[in-house]
Parts: sequence; structure tokens; C-alpha cells
Amino acid sequence: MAIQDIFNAVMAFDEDKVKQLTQTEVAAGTEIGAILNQGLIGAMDTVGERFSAGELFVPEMLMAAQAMKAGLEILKPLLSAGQAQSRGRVVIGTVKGDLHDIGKNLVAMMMEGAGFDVVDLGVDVASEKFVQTAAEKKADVIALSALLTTTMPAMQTTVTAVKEAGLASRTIIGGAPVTQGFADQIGADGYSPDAPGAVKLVKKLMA
Ligand code: B12
Repeated sequence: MAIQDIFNAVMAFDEDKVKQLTQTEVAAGTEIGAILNQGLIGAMDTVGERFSAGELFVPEMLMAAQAMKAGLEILKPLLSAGQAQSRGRVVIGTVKGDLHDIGKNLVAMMMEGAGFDVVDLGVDVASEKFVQTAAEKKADVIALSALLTTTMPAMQTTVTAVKEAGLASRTIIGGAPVTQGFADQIGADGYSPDAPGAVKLVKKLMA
């Protein structure tokens, strides 16, 4: 079964094969939503579960996410043409003063893989930029990443700015030094220690 082959190729971290199989499926007229949900997202769900169970680690998760992205690039123009519905819009970035982006990229990729429309603002993002973009894009969730203890206060500034702007967007935070306690302290709507958890968290917040 061809969609199962796409699933298997993501699990095998085979970027070229995912690309080629996705192209073949699209050309054959297979429903885009099925390729996305059963092939690409299905595989990333399994990767996320195996990561949580300690059976896969960050490098494997990155390779799977990269392979998934190769398929997603082919589906993206078709998805925006309205053939499959986005689960919601997420604006993500690493906060001001912080240049670490590996974890943030992983979270963004997993969210895309889970069917969310992701706007990635990159690194060193000022609170004003988060607020402005979230307002423009009518973001459901604003996701903030920080890897430095010295940039964690920028999360507080951003969460406060989002509230003061009166946006409906929920804020979630993460990154190695960040904790649930810190999220509670600054009034963020959620925290997750890893990328699969971030996807679950956003799904929960939007349910
Ligand atoms: C790679 C790295 C770098 C690279 C970054 C490259 C890049 N493109 O990202 C470079 C070399 C540029 C770098 C620079 C610096 N670094 Co550095 N870096 C690291 C290192 C080794 C790995 C970070 C990483 O990518 N981890 C892998 C990813 C996958 O994990 P993660 O980011 O934690 O993400 C996961 C979760 O946290 C979560 N997550 C992440 N973001 C989000 C967001 C949301 C919303 C959610 C829900 C979840 C979530 O999901 C991810 C996946 O599961 C860490 C050490 C470490 N082991 O953490 C130090 C580390 C973070 N760096 C450190 C420091 C000090 C620096 C520098 C100041 C060094 C210097 N003197 O110049 C500069 C700072 C530059 C700056 N202004 O940002 C310190 C921070 C200390 C502290 N407590 O503040 C660390 C901890 C190293 C150490 N032990 O001292 N660094």
C-alpha cells in the first residue's frame, strides 16, 4: 500500500524516498488529506510516541522531521488550495537575545507534521514582532523558545505583551532551562519539555 510506504520512508529517515513517493501519490490522484494524515503525520505521531517512550532520540527525531518535511513541501501548495484543512495557526520563534534554534525548528516541524499552519519568525525575535505577527495572522497559539537562562525574562515580556495587546492567542513556552513552574509564574498557557509534547499541548489547548 503506497501511503504505508510513505509512512515507512519517514520512519526510515529517507528524505528522497518520501519526496518521490509523495509525488507519485499526488500524481495518482490520492486524496491529499490521506497522504498527509496517514502517511506523513501518522509517521510523526509514531516518532513522537517512540521518543516519549525513550526508544528514539533527538537526532532520529530530527531526521524523521526532515524526511516528513520533504513530503510536506510537495503537499503545501495543494493544502493551501484548500484540499485539506489546517488544524490551526501557530506563530513560533526564539525569544529576543537568543540564537538557539535547533529545538525550536524541531517543534515547528513536528507541528507542521501534525497539520498546523506554522509561521516561523526565526531567532532573536522581539516581543513586538510576536504580537504584530500573531495579530496579523490571527494565531491560535504563540510558541516561544529559549535556551539561555538570560533570555528567559524575554518570555515574560512577550507573554505580558500578548496579554496587554488583548490577543486571543494562547502562549506556550519551552527550551532546556524552562520549566512548568516558570510557565505558571509568567502566566503562559502551557509548557512542554519536548517537541511531541508541544504538539499534544497545542492540540489540547485548541480542543
Ligand atoms: C547547539 C548549542 C549552541 C549553538 C546553537 C546553534 C543553533 N542553531 O541553535 C551555538 C554554538 C550558536 C550556541 C551559542 C551559545 N550558547 Co549554546 N548550546 C548549544 C547546546 C550544545 C545544544 C542546544 C540544542 O540545540 N539542543 C538540542 C535541542 C533539540 O534541544 P532543545 O533546544 O532543548 O529543544 C527541545 C526542548 O527544549 C523543547 N523545546 C525547545 N523549544 C521549545 C519551544 C516550545 C514552545 C516548546 C513547547 C518546547 C520547546 O523541544 C525541543 C525538542 O524536543 C546547548 C547545551 C545543551 N545540551 O542544551 C548549549 C547551551 C544552551 N548554550 C549555552 C551558552 C552559554 C551559549 C552561548 C552564550 C555561548 C557563548 N559564550 O557565546 C551562546 C549564546 C548565543 C545566543 N545569543 O543565543 C549554555 C546556556 C547556559 C544557560 N543556562 O543559560 C548551554 C546550556 C551550554 C552549557 N552547558 O553551558 N549554542
